Amino acid sequence: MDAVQQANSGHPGTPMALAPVAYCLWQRFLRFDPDDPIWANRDRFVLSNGHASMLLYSLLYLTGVKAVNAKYEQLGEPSVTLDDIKHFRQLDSKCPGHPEYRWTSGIETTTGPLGQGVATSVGMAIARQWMAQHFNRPNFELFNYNVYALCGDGCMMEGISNEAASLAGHLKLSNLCWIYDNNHITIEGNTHLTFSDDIGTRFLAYGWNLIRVSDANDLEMLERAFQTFQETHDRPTLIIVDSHIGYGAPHRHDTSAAHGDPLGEEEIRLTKRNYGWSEDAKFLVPEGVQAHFQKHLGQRGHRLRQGWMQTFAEYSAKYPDLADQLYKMQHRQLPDDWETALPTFPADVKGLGGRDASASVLNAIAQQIPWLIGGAADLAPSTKTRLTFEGAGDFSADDRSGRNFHFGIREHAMAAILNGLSLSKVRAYGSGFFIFSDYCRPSIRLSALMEIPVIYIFTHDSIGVGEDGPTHQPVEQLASLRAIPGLITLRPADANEVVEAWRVIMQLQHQPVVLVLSRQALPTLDRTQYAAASGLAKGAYILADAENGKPDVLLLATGSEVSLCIAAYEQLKTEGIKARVVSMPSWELFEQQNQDYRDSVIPPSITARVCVEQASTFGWGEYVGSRGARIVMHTFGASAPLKELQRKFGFTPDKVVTAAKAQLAS
Ligand SMILES: Cc1ncc(C[n+]2csc(CCOP(=O)(O)OP(=O)(O)O)c2C)c(N)n1
Repeated sequence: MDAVQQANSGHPGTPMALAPVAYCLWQRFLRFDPDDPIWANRDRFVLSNGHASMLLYSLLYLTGVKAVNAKYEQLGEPSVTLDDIKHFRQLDSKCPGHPEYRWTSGIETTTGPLGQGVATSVGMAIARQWMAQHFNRPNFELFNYNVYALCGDGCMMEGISNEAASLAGHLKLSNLCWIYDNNHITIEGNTHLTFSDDIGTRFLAYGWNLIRVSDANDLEMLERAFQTFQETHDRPTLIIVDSHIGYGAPHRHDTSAAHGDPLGEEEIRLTKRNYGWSEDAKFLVPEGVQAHFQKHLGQRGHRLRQGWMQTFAEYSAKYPDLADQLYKMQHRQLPDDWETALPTFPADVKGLGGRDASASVLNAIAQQIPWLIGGAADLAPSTKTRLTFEGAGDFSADDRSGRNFHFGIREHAMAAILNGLSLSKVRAYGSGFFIFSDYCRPSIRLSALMEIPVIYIFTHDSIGVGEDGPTHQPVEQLASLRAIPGLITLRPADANEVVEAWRVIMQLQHQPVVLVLSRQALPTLDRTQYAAASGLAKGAYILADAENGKPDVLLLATGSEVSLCIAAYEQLKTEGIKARVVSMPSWELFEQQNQDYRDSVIPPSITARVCVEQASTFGWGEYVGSRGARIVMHTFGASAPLKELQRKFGFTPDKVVTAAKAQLAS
């Protein structure tokens, strides 16, 4: 109450209403050691209704959770101080408006957009099932944690929670427990306005176990509910808790304003009086409260983690290879010689599709990196992301060892689940058609915000899709993803750039990546004639140049349009025109290079420039300038064979040659 009042913004009501639920779970059940909030086998607690962040900050403060830095080092200091709470929602406080992973230790995932947290929790639960199968050995149960997610009506209304709950039920994730705060209130008022689902029936239909607690203040009923969850071994559990949101006097008769407002000084005094609390005291934490949390959550967590450490020491002696894998996975490192698996592709005019090259590379490196796992949203035969080697297997309710995941036609949940997997430290990828990246975008954004190395593989990257037509031809998706801070996009030009893309991707520790691949075959460039594909690591590089290294015109392209520019370059060469082809697979990696390198690739003095990309023009101004030529997409494409589309939209060597000459003439 005091923090929200002081900030004069935030949501006090839900944290107050759910305090008993959190108290019961954390004090009596959660296997979590405040001294080590990144212990690999801790139970996860996800606050999916992230606007109730003050509940989580209070827990972190009262239970004395310690801070950890980005290098996984324990700092010894508290994650959240009372001062942070006093500065709720203020600059640099560890208590921002919504919980932020990476910023505040003890926060398992960034929530905020409602529905993301619960969907991410499914990824965490899957990760534990897979890791248990992979790492556990008889008498060495390294992974048996549970995942708890607290959510409200908002999460339940969002589509993503439906997708995620459906998959969780199908996969029988019995280590997953969602707690639904059934308070009938959202921002615009009573849920009578908008929501009449029978949630219980819905979840029964998903194959979940259903428990009801009719009073959020009844600790004994809550305890029984959590016990029942723990005793349920064949499906996930939903606990529906009836509660009353807290709201202040001005809104007594208008619950529609129960959100986003402090209670008001007078109401806070009345509430404190009702609790038998000093009415004048602010931010008061009575003696003994932290000790009380230490005595239960703290001591239990400490004992369990110590036991686990002991077990892990014995495990390391008995299974050194597995222990080494686990260490590397936990620290986002790679096996020593993983790169030896990377293939090279011989020059080939006919070439192969980006997706086909990627399939070979992925299958090669996945054999070196056992914790590289993933799948598709029902498109693996098209995205070619299936691991086909012996023993790769399929992850299912009956087989937790499989490395091929089937997310079903649930792109949004897939992306959030990938976040959950990545937060659990396995290396996860997911795939689909590039056009459907729109369905993943909110979760991709969170991967970037959380700085976690999720791998998104999107194929069918342009009008190259051909006959499927405008609904399936991505146009603005590249620009839109390039706009996300911290996200790396990669659109390789040929099979060897695909190899180099994977070399870069696997070494990323804190950045998610979107790998954009063609469906259609792309010529494999002759790298004895043109520059090595390793230039990809710098984001953009000179692929073909004027003989004296002093070109008059620049041809800039990504992906499938690079070989087009090469054809144009060769034609210009025969006419004595000095051109340079720059392959630009990753704008973000290029922007990370120093000015000298960037100027050496795209010299400011050369203003005759042509860019070629089967995507929207947005963003290209940065590289071609206001006077450069742009051969790009201005519409949503059309349904026709690829060759006809290329002609219609001007993606031919002739058009590039003409544009280059026009640039030189002007
Ligand atoms: C995707 C998304 N849409 C809208 C919001 C804005 N918002 C924050 S809280 C809230 C109401 C949530 O209602 P409920 O989940 O029932 O939470 P409670 O009222 O119990 O606190 C809304 C719409 C949001 N955070 N995320």
